[in-house]
Amino acid sequence: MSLSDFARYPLTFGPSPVHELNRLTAHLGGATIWAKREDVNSGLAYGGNKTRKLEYLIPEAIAQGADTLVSIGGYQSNHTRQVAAVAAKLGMRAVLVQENWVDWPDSVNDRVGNIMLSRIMGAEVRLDPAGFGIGFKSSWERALDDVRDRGGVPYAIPAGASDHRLGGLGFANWAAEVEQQERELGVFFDTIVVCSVTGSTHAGMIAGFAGQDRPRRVIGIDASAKIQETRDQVARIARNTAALIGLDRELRDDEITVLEGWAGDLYGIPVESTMEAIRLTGRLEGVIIDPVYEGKSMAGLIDLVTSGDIPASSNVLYAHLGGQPAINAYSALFRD
Ligand code: 5PA
Repeated sequence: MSLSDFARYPLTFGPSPVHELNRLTAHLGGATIWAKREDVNSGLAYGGNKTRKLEYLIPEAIAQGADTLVSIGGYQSNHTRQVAAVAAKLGMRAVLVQENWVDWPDSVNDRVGNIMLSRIMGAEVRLDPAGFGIGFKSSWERALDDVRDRGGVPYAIPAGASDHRLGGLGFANWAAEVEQQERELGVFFDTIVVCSVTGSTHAGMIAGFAGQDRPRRVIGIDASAKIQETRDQVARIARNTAALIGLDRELRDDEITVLEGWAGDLYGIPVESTMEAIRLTGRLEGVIIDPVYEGKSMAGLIDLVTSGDIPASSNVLYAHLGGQPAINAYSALFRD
C-alpha cells in the first residue's frame, strides 16, 4: 500500500499556502523562516490540522454507514470544533465530550471561541469535569453507547484524531505536498518545526518525509508538558503510519525528535516565552497564533533560530496548525 491507495475525502481548499516570514526572519537574524498555513486550509469553521487528518477518516465513517461523529477534547478543543464542522458539512451529527483539560479561570472559557462555534454548528456538546489526558475515557464510551441506544451509528474519533489507524495519513500527505511546493518555489526546507500534543500531526510528517530522497529535520515542540507521553505517542504513530503507507524500512530513533522546554508546567497555560512569541509574530507579521499550541511551538522556533541550533543557512518551515478561536478565552492576558 502507498498513501495514494487510501481514500481521501476533500475537506480543504487544496494545498495550504506557503510563504516567507521575512520580517520575523530579519528580526531574529538567523535562518530564513517560512510558514505553511493550516489555519487557512479550509472553509469549514477556520480549518486547522484536524481538518486534514479527517480527510482520511471520513471515507471509513461513510463506508461504515455512520450518521454521528463522536469525539473528545478540552473545552477549547480545536479538534472537536473541526469535527463539528465536518459533521455539519456531511449532514451528520456530532457528539462532543468536552473535558476540563485546562484549569483556566476565565469565566467564558466554556462559552466563547471553539466551543461556541461547535454549538453554532449544531453539535451536541457535553461538558465533563475530567482533566487533561489523551487516553481513552469512560465519558467517551458513554457518548458512543448513547448514540447506539438512540438508534444511531457512531463513528469514534479519538482525541486529536491521533490514536486511530488512519490518524497519521493527513500529515503524511502534508509531507508530499511540501515536496511539490518546494519544486514550485525552488526552495528546500531542511528543517520543519511543528507543535506536538496528541502526536499524529508530527508523526504523520515523519512517516511522510521518511519516504523522500532528501533527509531533513522534523522538530516537534511539546505543548502537553508531558514529554514522555508525547514522545511515546509520536514514535508509535510514526512507526504505524510508516508501515501503513509502505515505507520499506524501519524509522530510526533519530528521526523522531520531540523537544521540551516551551510548554511550561501545564498544558493549556501560556508562559512568558509563549506570550512573547504571540506578540512578536503578531507585530512583525500580522499572523495570529494561540496560547495553547502555536505560541509554544513558535517560542521553540525563536529560541532554536536565535541560538544557532538551527543554523543561519537553514530554510525553516513553521507548520501553523490553526487554533486561533481559543484565544478568545485568554483575553485577560492581552489587556495591556
Ligand atoms: C493541536 C491539537 P497534535 O495533537 O496532532 O499533536 O497537534 C497539536 C496541535 N496546534 C497543534 C493546534 C492548533 C492544535 O489544535 N489540538 C487538540 C485539540 O483538541 O484541539 C488535539 C489536542
